Amino acid sequence: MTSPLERTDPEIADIIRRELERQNTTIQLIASENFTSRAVLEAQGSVLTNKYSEGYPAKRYYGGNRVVDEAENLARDRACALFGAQHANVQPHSGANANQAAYMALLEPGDKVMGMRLDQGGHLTHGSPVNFSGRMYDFVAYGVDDETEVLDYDAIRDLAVRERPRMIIAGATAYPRIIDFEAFRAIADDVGALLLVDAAHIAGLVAGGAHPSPVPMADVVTFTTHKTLRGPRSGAILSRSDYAAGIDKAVFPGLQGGPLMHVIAAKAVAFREARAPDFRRYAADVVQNAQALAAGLAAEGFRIVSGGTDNHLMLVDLRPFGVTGKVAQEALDRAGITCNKNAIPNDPEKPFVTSGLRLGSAACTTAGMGPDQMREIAALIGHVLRAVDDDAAAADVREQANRLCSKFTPYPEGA
Ligand code: DSN
Repeated sequence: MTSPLERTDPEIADIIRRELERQNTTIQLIASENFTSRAVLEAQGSVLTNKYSEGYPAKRYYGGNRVVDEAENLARDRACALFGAQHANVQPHSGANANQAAYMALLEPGDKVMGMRLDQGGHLTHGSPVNFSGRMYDFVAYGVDDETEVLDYDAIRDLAVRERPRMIIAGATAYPRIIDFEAFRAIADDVGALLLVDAAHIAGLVAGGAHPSPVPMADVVTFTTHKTLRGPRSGAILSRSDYAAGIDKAVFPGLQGGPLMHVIAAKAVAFREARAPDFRRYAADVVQNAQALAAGLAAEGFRIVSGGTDNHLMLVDLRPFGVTGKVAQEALDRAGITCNKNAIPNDPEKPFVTSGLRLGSAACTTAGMGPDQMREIAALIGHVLRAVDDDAAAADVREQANRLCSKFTPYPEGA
């Protein structure tokens, strides 16, 4: 029997079918991706998308919000309970929006802010000159130590003492180590700065107890809900209650219009799932799998930036193999292994080329893979990157990736 979508729009139905097949049959190693649950997909694909709800529960601009108010209240309460936060705003459409709203609430245009450099593991919204953040605020960048490739908190303190920022941002998109939020809090206190933690990547690890929580240390925590947290593609903001009104005002009416109530409901589902005991097991497995993958790659001859990983991701220096990140990403794509090129610290290559790959274990762990499969994947990556132009090697690995995925299929029941 055909579905309503197949009848109305066979082209889009076919695209969704083929994307499902891609996710089911190839290995997903993008560190910011995951396979969300059927329950989350169902909430996100619901009639809640029809409702206009500008404002907040019990304070909306339009009528008819009695029912969806319950969804937003559940999402807010569950986020607070999950992370031990005093206040949650669950309306940001993405992590970038969450950051923009948090900056709007805490800063004036032109204020000085310290953030991690994009090419050392930070994010566009942490002050990149091509992003609103770099244009609106006076960003000063910190990075990792040249030798150890980890954050040097003494150097960050020295910079903060020199620059006296109004706010310090801790958090990264490509940093494989535990972030010491206590150290960041102490630095912020020393210079009278606010501390914002962008926990987009690690939110699921924090929820599952596999990474120290930034919530007790930070004034504001922003995060995305679709990475290690495994919810719908979206964002959220946690804060102390004294910032609650300012954050809420910045999200709406400051930045966004109508909230996406179907996505907010899906976030509520994800927060509930993340409170279940098996999510703690999941978060620990994600880290264990990342460590197994990093060890497997090191055994293949790759250099792992900073020597390993404490979280869900690793940065792989490809220079020992004489290939760039761009070439490696494309070769692996042809072989059924999805990942992204990524700058490594002090990368001599341009951002569209890079010398590295960023690999993450969150999605494969959701699919049920363990350390044995991680070692197998490391060997497949080694095989492909030793012969990037060899079509036969790519085809062989693609078949092996396919076989592996047939045993660890994220959506075995199909669309
Ligand atoms: N695109 C996200 C990531 O891959 O880390 C950050 O926005």
